[in-house]
Amino acid sequence: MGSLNPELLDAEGVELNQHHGIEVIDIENQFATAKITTHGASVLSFIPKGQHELLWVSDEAVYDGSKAVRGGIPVCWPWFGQARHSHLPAHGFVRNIVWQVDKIESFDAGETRVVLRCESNDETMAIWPHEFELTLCIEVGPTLILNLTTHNLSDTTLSLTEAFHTYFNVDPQGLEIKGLVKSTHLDTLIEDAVAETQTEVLVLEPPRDSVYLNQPGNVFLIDVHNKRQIKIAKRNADSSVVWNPGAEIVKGFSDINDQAWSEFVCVESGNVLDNYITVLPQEKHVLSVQYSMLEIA
Ligand code: TA6
Repeated sequence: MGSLNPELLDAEGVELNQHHGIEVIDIENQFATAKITTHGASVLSFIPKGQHELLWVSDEAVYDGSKAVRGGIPVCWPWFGQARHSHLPAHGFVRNIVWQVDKIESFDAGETRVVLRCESNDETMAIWPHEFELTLCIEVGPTLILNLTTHNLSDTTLSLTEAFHTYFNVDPQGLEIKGLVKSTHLDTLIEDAVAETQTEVLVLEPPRDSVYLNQPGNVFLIDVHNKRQIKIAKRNADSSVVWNPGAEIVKGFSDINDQAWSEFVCVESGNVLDNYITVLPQEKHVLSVQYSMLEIA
């Protein structure tokens, strides 16, 4: 058994399974079912009872532990996007390592809470020379709540960027995304793009790879196809990123079917580019999101 102490499985409605080369914690409670892999501490599925799957995972995802599973909620930390040095992985290194499971609890009210942790070691210090402890608390209930706590164990101030790189199970074509107005929009598909103020609701026409800075508020996806609104309530997250590769760029991704670009959109919540965060020595920072769904006519 990898990272999970079997005693942790005493919680009701919790099973540990192997999916090819990675461990997956299967959860079923009165509110929802969910799947969480210890590989990168990524939530791969969240289905509230009587509703549609919230998340998308590629049919071509790799489950041998060699890379992050394509889909679900990859954790980007301690940098978002390309690394400073080309030999380092994009979106940080914690999505590519196995996290320890500290706690699995079922509550009388019916929710299930899973706490996963990773910390600095010789390997991480060689990549990013700072001592840290990172914990992800996932609460599976009528909504899905993730709290990512950075604990700076060093005696220097940490500067980092971070995001939940969430793949939503929606048709991206014509998808309305609300909550971005007044943010500072940077279209990264345009060379040397100039930042501009977002003045209207985003109606998605892939491809799209845009950063919305200074955007601390909630975001809403109007998923007409599934007759639902997906609400992203976030705390301590000043940025959103919207990504869909479209029919051409998708061809560069070996773990996404060429047609599958039309099955998802990434709406990522965190602190990226100029919205980087600093964590003082021995201090903590918590990045939080809550995903909920509301039926619409
Ligand atoms: O968040 C947008 C983005 O940075 C895109 O530019 C694209 O690279 C996507 O993430 C996927 O990145 P990944 O490293 O997971 O293949």
